Amino acid sequence: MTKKLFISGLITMLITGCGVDQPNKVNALDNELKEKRPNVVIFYVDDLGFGDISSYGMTATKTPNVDALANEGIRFTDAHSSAATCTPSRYSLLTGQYAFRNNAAILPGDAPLIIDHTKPTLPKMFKRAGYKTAVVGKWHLGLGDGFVDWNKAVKPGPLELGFDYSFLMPATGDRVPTVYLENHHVVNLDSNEPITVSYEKRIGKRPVGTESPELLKQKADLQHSATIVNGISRIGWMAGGKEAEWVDEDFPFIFTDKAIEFIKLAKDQPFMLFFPFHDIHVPRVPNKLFAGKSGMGPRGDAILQMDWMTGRIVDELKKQGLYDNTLIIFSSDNGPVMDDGYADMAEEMRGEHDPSGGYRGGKYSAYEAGTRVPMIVTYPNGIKNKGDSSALISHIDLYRTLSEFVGLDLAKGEALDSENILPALLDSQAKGREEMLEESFTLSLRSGKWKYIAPFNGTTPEWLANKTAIENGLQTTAQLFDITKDWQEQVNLASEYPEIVERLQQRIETIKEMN
Ligand code: NG6
Ligand code: CA
Repeated sequence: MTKKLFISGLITMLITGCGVDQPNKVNALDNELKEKRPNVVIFYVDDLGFGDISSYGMTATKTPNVDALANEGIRFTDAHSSAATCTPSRYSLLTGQYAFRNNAAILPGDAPLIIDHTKPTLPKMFKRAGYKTAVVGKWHLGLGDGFVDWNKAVKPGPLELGFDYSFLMPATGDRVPTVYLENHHVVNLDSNEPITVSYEKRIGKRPVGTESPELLKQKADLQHSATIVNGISRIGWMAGGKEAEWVDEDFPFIFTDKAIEFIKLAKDQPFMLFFPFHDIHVPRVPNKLFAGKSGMGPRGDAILQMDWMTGRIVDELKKQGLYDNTLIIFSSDNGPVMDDGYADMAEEMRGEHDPSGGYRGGKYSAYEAGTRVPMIVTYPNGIKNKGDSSALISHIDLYRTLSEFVGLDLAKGEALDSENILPALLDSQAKGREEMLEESFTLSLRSGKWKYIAPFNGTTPEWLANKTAIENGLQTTAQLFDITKDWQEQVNLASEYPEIVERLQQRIETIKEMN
């Protein structure tokens, strides 16, 4: 794919705003004020565990670029993605609402957009405040409003949600279509070779993992054994679109280049960049710069790649003289997972490394490691006290908190579940939340010293069968832990404190009924 094609999409965005309404506020803003207004960059890593960064205790390999941010800002030790999987977490980040309010669960790659584009969103809030907004990276929130024709304008999507510019992996690295989507269009699509996608039946002539394992770079489970693209079998089938196929090993360059181009073009006005990584999600197929470098196999190498990408973007902010006046938030969409469908030796080569940093569980789990993730905030112009913060934080709070940060009032009902924790974001000594809901296959509530996990009577998807329900914190009876003493959630106190169980369950019911 040509660089020219990439750049032209960005320039169009900045000149025309891609046809999305362009607030004249930017022009109307007092210039001086405009100059002073800070940029916001959100680095959102995929499946990065609490223990997966060297400044969070990883010793097996080093993440110098992320560690530098931790040294220069606030390192949070009790910050949480709002859910233990990707789509719900992203949904909450961009809407300020719990995913259960919209039944947002992990989506197939051809799912419609699950955020209502007529309603307020985080990027729309930034636009209202006069910011230029972009999303570059993994999306996984659905696209279109029913059946998606990848050969036409794919919408509604991020542009309709308030991003001025988008450059996406449409769903996940392990799901078709394995092409980039820039604004409304698949990049490098040859109109003579249209793309079709199916999650129901085999289509097209590409080989599939179940029949041609000799073509694979990594063996995969049945679910990940459909269409093979670039030596990796995916979930779902794809026909056509050969010219548009991505090469997984190129991700670190393609995505950071796009982010850097956006920064360069948007730098004279305040901007918000949302940068959701593909790394360190499966399939882990790092670039040769990182392959074999961590000593922990592709998962560790993907951590190095993610760290390098972070450094590259931060360096650009520094080069442009923007770093001091940029609020950077670095975090992850859910906890860690070792085997998520591909035989990439993550478990076998882990050695002593503990991706959960001692906490119980991981991705999918109701236990702490499902959502407790690294979170680092830097903002040289505005942080009062650097260092470690034990404030309780949920990513769902970023919407309201950032609206405070840019000085905008929210409408009634906007970002319903989002709390203003701006003091904690800028001061390691300030408090965060008093209570916090965590979403997984069930709901959990942190309240003071308690962590309550609601009983679960449903069923989990078949593909999760290799990870037992109990391992994921799913039990048919209530669980209650004193998280201050029993931070590894080992001793269930539910039968000793039935009145606490009752109170916290009641509180969950009240939260559910809020509107
Ligand atoms: C699951 C996939 C898993 C991963 C997950 C989404 C199977 C067996 N597992 O359905 O590999 O893609 O969805 O991960 O299909 S997330 O981080 O985007 O939520
Ligand atoms: Ca994820």
